[in-house]
Amino acid sequence: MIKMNMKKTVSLLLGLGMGLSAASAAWSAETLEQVMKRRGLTQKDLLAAAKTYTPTGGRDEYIVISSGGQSGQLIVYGIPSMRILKYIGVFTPEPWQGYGFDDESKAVLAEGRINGKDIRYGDTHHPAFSEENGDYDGRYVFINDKANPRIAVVDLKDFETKQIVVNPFFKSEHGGAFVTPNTEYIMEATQYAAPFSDDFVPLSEFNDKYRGGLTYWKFDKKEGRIKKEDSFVFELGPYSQDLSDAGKGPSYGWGFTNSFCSERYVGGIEKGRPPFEAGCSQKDTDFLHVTNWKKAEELVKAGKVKKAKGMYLIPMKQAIAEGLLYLIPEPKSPHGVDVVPDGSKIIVSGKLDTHVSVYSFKKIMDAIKNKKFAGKDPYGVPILSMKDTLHTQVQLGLGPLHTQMDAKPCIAYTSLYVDSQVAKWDYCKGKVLDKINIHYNIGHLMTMEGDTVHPDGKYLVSLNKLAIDRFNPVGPLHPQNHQLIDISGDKMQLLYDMPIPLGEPHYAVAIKADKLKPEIRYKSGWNSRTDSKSKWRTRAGREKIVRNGNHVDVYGTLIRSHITPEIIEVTAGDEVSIHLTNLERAEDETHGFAMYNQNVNLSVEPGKTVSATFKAEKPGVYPYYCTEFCSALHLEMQGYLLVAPKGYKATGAVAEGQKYTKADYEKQVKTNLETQAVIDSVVAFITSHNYKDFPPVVALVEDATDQLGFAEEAKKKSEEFAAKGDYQNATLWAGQWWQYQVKTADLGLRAKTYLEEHGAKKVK
Ligand code: CUK
Ligand code: CUA
Repeated sequence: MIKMNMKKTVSLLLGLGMGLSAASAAWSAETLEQVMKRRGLTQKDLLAAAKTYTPTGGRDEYIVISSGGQSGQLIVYGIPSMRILKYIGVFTPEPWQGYGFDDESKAVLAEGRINGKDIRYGDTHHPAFSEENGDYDGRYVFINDKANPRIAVVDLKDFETKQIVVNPFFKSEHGGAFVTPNTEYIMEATQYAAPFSDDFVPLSEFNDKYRGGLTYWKFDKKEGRIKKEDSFVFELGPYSQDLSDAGKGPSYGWGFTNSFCSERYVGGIEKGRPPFEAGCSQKDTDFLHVTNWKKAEELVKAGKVKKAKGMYLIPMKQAIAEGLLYLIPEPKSPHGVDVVPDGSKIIVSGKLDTHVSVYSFKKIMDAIKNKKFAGKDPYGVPILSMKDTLHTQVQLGLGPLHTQMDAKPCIAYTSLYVDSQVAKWDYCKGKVLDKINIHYNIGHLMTMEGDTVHPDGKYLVSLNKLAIDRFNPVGPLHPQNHQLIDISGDKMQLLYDMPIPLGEPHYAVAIKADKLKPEIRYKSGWNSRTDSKSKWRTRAGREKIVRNGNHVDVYGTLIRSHITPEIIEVTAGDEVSIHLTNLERAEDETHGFAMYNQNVNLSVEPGKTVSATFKAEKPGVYPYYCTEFCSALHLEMQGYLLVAPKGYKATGAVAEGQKYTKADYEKQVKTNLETQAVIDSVVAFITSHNYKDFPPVVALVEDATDQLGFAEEAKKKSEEFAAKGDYQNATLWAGQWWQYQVKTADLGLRAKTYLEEHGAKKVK
């Protein structure tokens, strides 16, 4: 058996010789103290650094899904390291993931069309994890689009967007996405009132024809999709409904939705009318909407609710008659509504009130039971009194917005937008415990699993609206600033500033990382958007080009380092569908596919099948290539689409380049035999260890076995040509044989390294 170190092996495989230079600069001898002095760091900074720094290969304890604001995307990052891991394309195309470029994801984006129009952005605000018994189950995340009322479903198996639903009644929304404790429903409330119809309605009819609403989207957890046909919508008064939250524990079955501008004021500054902001903040209180979704569901199931626009619509009259809807005054220009973990209380913050108001669910129920109403709104909705339903009010500071919960009972954190602070307080006793300054103008805040019935506490992230002077300047448009705060002790401690350079994230949610079990590859030939086998999947050796009238289907494959087919010939005017399957099984072996001038740009992860359909209009030469640096011969992963003019007769002839002789052939064969010796040594190492106990290694070995099989085929071809004295083709095929060997060895070495790093044991 040949013994070789890794560097030598790689050099041989890449044909590099042993010229790799020895590690040059020695580590500088600076001490910790010297570094602190040079960088102006304090002991406190060091402590903060030690709490967040994650050495190479280290993992985070929590995974955050943050809204991506106007980018229409989601942002994934880790806590405590605050390292960004991924952007997920949701409402907008995302080229890296091929999202909005392959036919499969285009179909998802097409679900989000409104009135036949492609919507090319989204304003994402509130991500929500799916829940089981009020705890995150790590399966799905939902996100709303405030501007174009839509909800999207992202599957955490692969962090891909699977579905977009459009709210057919709303023209704007904000109170979503919030889930009920078993993800029975996803809440989505309107923001700006508008007619439920799609026609023109003058503002003079605002009170009668403009409406707010609250949708409970039915979610099928098994299928992982929203069921529009089983979802229902509450018609609400034309107030500006705001955030929502679902009840839990004793308040399970109920939902809570804020509103502002219950004045129903319509501005018109250009006509001399006082502006919206004046008319919408006159009253001292607005309305907390209390809805009974459980009872609404029963009515729906009993066939007592009429359908409209493909879902159930509960008119206000019916909601009032059935006891599904109540209002409670809340001060003043409210924003966040948050149900505490045990479900007994509901915390409301008013932007223009220095207090947070804590409502008691029991008191709300008592008032409803005793029909103790303080009056009705103009639409006849019963109003409970604030006095009857309040548990307590606590003065926190200026501009309270949102509240999150601690692991410790009764402890909550509320963001103070105007004061630029986070307040830590006790909602049972009504006492302020601590405050910390943030930079600057905090919107939402988030604690670890802070929305669940079992919050983890530990860390808090302050999602700040302004960054101003926190980072190196990058022009007038600044990033946002997510500040990580340690909340494990009595005093809050600021740990880290992270710029978020992708829209204005409003809210974020954090889940324990070990609850997520994402897949490392798809089942072979998989349509990831429909979660089923793709009808276009293609196996190795079965690649083909099929013409059907003016439509050409290309059944292709990708594997290091070639695209099959390498030449595609069509005629101008043809519609071309290129279907590509990535044959790799190894982790992280994604291939891309980009083509000149056709807007074809695909990301094909291991196992995935994607398609790109386009019209080949103009005759010409269109090179294509792999966009992921997948292997040493990645740049050679290329091909041509030839669009011939109509009537052109293809001969299939190709110009010859370099000529090869018998000596060339023999030289290549010699290299190949040496390489085979290296492969044998790696194989010996792997098979002499318990590699079958390591699934990633098993996948690598499977891929390596495939490559070795291809090598064998190429070897045979080269020998056949050599036997005929055709050293041109014999040399080229011998080169291809070597290519497959290199890939085999690359996979083998990755497997070997993995085994060494993961303490594999010798078995024989
Ligand atoms: S909102 Cu932006 S800070 Cu959309 Cu929840 Cu409060
Ligand atoms: Cu595949 Cu580069």
